[in-house]
Amino acid sequence: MDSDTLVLMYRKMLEIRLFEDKVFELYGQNLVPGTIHLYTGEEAIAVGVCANLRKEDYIVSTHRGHGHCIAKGARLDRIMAEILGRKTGYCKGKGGSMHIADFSVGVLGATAVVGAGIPIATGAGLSIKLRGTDQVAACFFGDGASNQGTFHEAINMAAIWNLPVLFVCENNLYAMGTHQARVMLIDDIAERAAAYGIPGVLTDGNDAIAVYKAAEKAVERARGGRGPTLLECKTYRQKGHSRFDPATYRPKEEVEEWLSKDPVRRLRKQLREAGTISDDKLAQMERDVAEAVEAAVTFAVDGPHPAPREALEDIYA
Ligand SMILES: Cc1ncc(C[n+]2csc(CCOP(=O)(O)OP(=O)(O)O)c2C)c(N)n1
Ligand SMILES: [Mg+2]
Repeated sequence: MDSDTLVLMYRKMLEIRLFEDKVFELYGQNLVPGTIHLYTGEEAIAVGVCANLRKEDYIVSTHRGHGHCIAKGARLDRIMAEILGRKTGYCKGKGGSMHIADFSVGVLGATAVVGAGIPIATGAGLSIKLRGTDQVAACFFGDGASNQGTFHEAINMAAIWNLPVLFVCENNLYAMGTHQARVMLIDDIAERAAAYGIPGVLTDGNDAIAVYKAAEKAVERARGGRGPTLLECKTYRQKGHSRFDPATYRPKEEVEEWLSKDPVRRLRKQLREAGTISDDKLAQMERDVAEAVEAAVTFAVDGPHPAPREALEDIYA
């Protein structure tokens, strides 16, 4: 992999990490309406996949979606403003944490309905095919979502129509408090690809380089008109399901083991060991990212709340 891509990937992962830490903090200050689901610990997946995508490619996101938007190139300040419910946010402050969309960089949106994004990605793939462009669509969803009917129907349709879609399962072992082993008898969700006659690829979701390489092949395949891939990335939520969840149902040893596989620290170490970036440049980048996150907070906090009468604008009736 070329150094520029690796360095950019580290920067994006760090942006997500510091952004999520900040959202956690702001929540405690009662600045965030609703709830939030943090992407902390899963950064390598969004970044490894999106580093293979072009601006005009599409992604479909989930309730745990801040990281997907950042990885695809959406602006930190407008995401933060949306999370804080401000008019300057991507959806005028009326969508919030779980409903961020930015068509200008191909973020088709997130949905809080588990599994509901999967058919939207199949639809995006069909649109690409009908328009005859060489775009691709990537869809992120969880292990829990892979038990929904939408997963099976939408992937089967994408397979038979040979659509340019990358189905990315972020298997963090839990759906809320429920461990994977309680709700499925297989270990690897990638195996399910066999049922639709498409490749199922398993990768270490905490290793940004491994995710990048796996996604690279799948994107090449999709762009080349050879159809969809199911990519399963094994990972772990470092925090609870949502801001309210202390996640006490997880064994301490399990949490510790996964914390030791932190994806951000891992890529940082790889870059230093390979001499891809000097320590000075790394330190500068880390300061820059921290400043960018602070600037996003200032932008968000300075933005007005939408007026009550605006609640009825921008809706279908
Ligand atoms: C259709 C539907 N059922 C239930 C819920 C409640 N719910 C929100 S997130 C979630 C768990 C999702 O787990 P997973 O797909 O593994 O994603 P993760 O949160 O682990 O990233 C559930 C059950 C929902 N939002 N939508
Ligand atoms: Mg999960």
